[in-house]
Amino acid sequence: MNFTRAIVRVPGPDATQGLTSAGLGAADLEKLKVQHAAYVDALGLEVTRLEALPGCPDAYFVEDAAVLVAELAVLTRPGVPSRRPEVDAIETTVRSFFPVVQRLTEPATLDGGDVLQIDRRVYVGLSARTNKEGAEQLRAALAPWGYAVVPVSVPEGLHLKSNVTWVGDAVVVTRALAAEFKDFDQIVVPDEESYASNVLMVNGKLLVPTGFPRTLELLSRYRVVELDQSEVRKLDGALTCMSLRF
Ligand code: CIR
Repeated sequence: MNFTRAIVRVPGPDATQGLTSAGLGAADLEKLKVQHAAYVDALGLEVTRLEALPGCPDAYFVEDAAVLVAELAVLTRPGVPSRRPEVDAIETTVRSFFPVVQRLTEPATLDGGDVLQIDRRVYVGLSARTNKEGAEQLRAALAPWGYAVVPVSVPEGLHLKSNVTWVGDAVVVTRALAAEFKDFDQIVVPDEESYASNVLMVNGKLLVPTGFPRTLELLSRYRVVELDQSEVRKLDGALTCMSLRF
């Protein structure tokens, strides 16, 4: 998919206090900021950089607050109530780029990390964050534009995209979800490298987290840029989470 722009949000002073179940220890704020800045540079897009959002330590994971497709934007209703103010905080920016904006409403919950678009198919992970109503409301929003929503149970990890991402001609997928995506060419990451299933293809450049040598080998046919995600990972974040691309 070709992108020209991205929306990102700078990690705030409380960014290391975000939600996490990673069990990898406390994140270092300075390193986190450096990793975030390197990521934004690596996108190589025209970036709208939002200020940190006080009281919302996870707000730099902007992907969770909106789902963007070519024709419209859908503002989400994140699964964790403490993250819901992030949606209002990004709305004006999203509206400035998208003439058509829809919004999910209660009882729907949906995090953008559970949404994987592959052409006109939009896979929605049913997870601890995203419920069936969230998938259904997203389906209703996207159907008039010719998108089909396909719900998928998330077997492990936080989100669907903690298990599978799309690199333009194949999915990079954990073993746990490989069968669900059998219609596509697959790069199946080794179990001990499941974190590396979250990669980000941007205009022919594939952003990959550092430290996953077997996955790196499997991705050798792509133009890979490795990025250190050590601190982001401690907060259950990954490459796709930190930007909205369009
Ligand atoms: C959270 O638990 O909500 C954040 N600490 C991590 C969100 C990561 N977002 C994403 O993968 N899309």
